[in-house]
Amino acid sequence: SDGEAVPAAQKAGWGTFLKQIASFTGDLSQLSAPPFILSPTSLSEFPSYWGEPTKEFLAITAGQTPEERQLLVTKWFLATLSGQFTRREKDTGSEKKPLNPFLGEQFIGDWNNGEVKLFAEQVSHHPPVTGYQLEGPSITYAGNCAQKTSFSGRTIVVKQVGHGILTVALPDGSKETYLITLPKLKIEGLWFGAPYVELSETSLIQGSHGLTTTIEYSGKGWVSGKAHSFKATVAKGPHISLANALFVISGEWTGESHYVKGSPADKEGKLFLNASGPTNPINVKPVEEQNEFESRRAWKAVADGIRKGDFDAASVAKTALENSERQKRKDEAAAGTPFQTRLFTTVQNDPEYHKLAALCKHTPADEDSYAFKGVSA
Ligand code: CLR
Repeated sequence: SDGEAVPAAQKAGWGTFLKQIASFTGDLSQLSAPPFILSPTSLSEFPSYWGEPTKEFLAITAGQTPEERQLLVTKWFLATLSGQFTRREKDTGSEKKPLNPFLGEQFIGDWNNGEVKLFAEQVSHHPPVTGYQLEGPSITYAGNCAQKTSFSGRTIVVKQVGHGILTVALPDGSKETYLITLPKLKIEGLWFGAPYVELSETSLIQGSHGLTTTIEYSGKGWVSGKAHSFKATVAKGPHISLANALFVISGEWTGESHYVKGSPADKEGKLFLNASGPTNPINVKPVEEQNEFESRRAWKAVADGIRKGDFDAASVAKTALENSERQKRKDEAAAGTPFQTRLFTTVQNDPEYHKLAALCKHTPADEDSYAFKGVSA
């Protein structure tokens, strides 16, 4: 029934919110949502999902051939998806609206006592764009993400604008790169007040050696039965028909997937990945030791308010933070010294991106890349 997951006192607010989004195009972060749907976590933390399958990320460099590494990169990518898109909903009963990062907001952490490190920074506020860099021994993944939203029926459609480039240093001193494009999301369950994410259409993993993984997503709709399903083909060049596939992997990105070599003739295949196992959460410094731009320190009062259900306190703290940010932009404009990002620099027309995009016939989006500057102690 209508809005069954919405607390009684917020039903009217939820109705207003749904009407608002139905007639809205652009930046969802600009809409104020009713309290029950607010998350205490900032969007600047989301790049950490890329590092949570730490084992799969670190395993990539052990691949002996381009084909093996293409499969290992594919496995790592697929292993990130349940964290990126379904775990929040499973943990809290629904997808929620994350905090909208302020310009220059940072999220820094590591896994395995520093073996893998993550640096993220909000490199743009209008529109919101996050740049990030994941670093492990002989492997780096750098990317940026923004979202374009539209409304279709009862569904919010979110186009992820951005891409990532994985760089692997090989034992012979050469480098291999992989372009990772991002799938489209649909936010469903809005009507019931219990939003959740489904993935749709396709995303690509293009290796500099010429192999391409094409991942096709499908959900619970009328075509296929199961939620969170995918079929991925690994082939020389973007997938056109199953006949030219070296490998076909299929299953659920929240659970088990299996692979077959060559085109599948209804064979079950061997287990490729079980994505439902435990995750490896990022380690982040205690708030007291963080710098003033780090997400959990800057948003602490807001997040505490949301967690305790003290939405007045959360709202006061949020307004204070936003006003102070607005003032900073005014001061910068008046002084003629525009804001400078601290961890990343903008790279226009990154040649590596264009080279890999051409290999998989991916139309490069009109977006920048960001190069990590490093951190000064
Ligand atoms: C951010 C980049 C991550 C993957 C990812 C997962 C979930 C997405 C999020 C991105 C962007 C913000 C998002 C979220 C799901 C819901 C949320 C689209 C793409 C929107 C802003 C919340 C809308 C409010 C409803 C819950 C009512 O790598």
